[in-house]
Amino acid sequence: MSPPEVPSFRNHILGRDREPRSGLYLDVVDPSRGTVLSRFPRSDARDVDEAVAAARGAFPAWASTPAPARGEVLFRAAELLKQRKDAIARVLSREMGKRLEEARGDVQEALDTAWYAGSEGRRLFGRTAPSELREKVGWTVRRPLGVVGVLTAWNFPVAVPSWKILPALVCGNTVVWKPAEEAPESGALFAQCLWDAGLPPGVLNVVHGYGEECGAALVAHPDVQALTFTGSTAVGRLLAESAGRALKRVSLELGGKNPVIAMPDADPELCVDGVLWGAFGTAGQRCTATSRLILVGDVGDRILPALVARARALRLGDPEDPTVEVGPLVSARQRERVHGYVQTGLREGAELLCGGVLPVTEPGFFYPPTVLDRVARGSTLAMEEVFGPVLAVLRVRDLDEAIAVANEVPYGLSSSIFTRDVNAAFRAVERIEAGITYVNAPTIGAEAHFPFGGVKCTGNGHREGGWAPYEFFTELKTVYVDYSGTLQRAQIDNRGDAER
Ligand code: UN1
Repeated sequence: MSPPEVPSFRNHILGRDREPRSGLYLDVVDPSRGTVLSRFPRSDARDVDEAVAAARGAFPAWASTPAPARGEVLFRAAELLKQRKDAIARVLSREMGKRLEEARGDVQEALDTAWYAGSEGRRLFGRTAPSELREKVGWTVRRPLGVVGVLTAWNFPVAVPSWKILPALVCGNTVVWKPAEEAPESGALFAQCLWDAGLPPGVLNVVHGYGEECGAALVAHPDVQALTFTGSTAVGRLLAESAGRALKRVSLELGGKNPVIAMPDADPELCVDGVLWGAFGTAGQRCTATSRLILVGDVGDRILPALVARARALRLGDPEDPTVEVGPLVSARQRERVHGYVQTGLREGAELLCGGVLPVTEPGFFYPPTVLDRVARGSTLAMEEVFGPVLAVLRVRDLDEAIAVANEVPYGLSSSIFTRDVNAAFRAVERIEAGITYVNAPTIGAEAHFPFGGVKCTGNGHREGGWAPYEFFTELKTVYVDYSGTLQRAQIDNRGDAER
């Protein structure tokens, strides 16, 4: 049982806080200390039913609210997010363990998304084209889908939900959101900004719980028209299967195994800075984290010694301490998984350059930045997503081989090349199979107003961020108006005099 002083939270359905029907709650654990921080509802299909009914009921009025007015709610929410940025970041940092500075970035990304999505209320462009008939016009309008189910991961508990929820809302959809159970409080604070900004009851409902009960009920619900999910490829596949049978639209943002290619002419200092930040920022718990360093030719001699020395010196500790450089992993289970991968790597012949040892003194779920050299092509560590501070180093002869290695994983989210050779850079941009390629920058750090997503098993072709999600969250209606006063038949009456 949790100590009584631990704050307890509720679901939020139709503008009101609700107890879960089960009466059960789950504990949220502080990953730096291993202590219970808060309790959140363990919701099941009954709570999801109520939330979906609320969203369905709220849909007609929200869908017919002018899009610019919907956007204004987002602008007001952005103001509140700005005022509350630090407070939300503190909760976020505490509950999932990322450094405070990075937690502020997480909230900032939602703020950037809110400004963009709010302004989209004054665009949501349709198109027009000349009709093939006289005195007739055609154009398209964008219409909302209905109720959107949102399922998100713990690693960006505010930014990633904002990529989904804000575009869905400005398009006129209503939403049921199941935040990740590891980091629900920062998500609830984000949602509160929208409610306080005047979002009508039922337009955004939040149900907390486990993926297998609460999430699965949301995915299967017949009144949910579209689903958007960030998480593992395994869960994404299940979701796509279920959504496919029901002909629901589904957007998936899944795993990555993101490579940095270091060319022999790379600026060694810049490359070391980039790889350190890409691999060990957020303790490697990003979909976009650098998890493979592909060294071309002899560049390793100029990069590895400094990289390993600096990785070893990174300070682990409480994410609120500004001198700390790497926070804990999110959970004991996640740390076990990460450590398991390192051990598998060693068994498969990799050479440990630093890290790889479980710290024994701290109560939290810390794991040291770990670099493994001479990871064999095709081995587990070369192919599978780790989601922790573990960098696999592979060595190749030339750019062609580097690109072949970069592309031989099932994923394709982010990628990067460090080089001063413009030809090599453009070849990599052209040939790397990934949704994002950086030149002379780490694999992390995508900006909110550019499309984000990946190829192969990283997703199913959709993109979040920037202008892309408005396509996903709307359907096109084509409108024709014939003002000729006569019956005009397309493909028949439009054959010109030349054909007669
Ligand atoms: C993620 O890891 O799921 O590009 C999102 C980045 C961040 C977002 C990462 N802006 O690293």
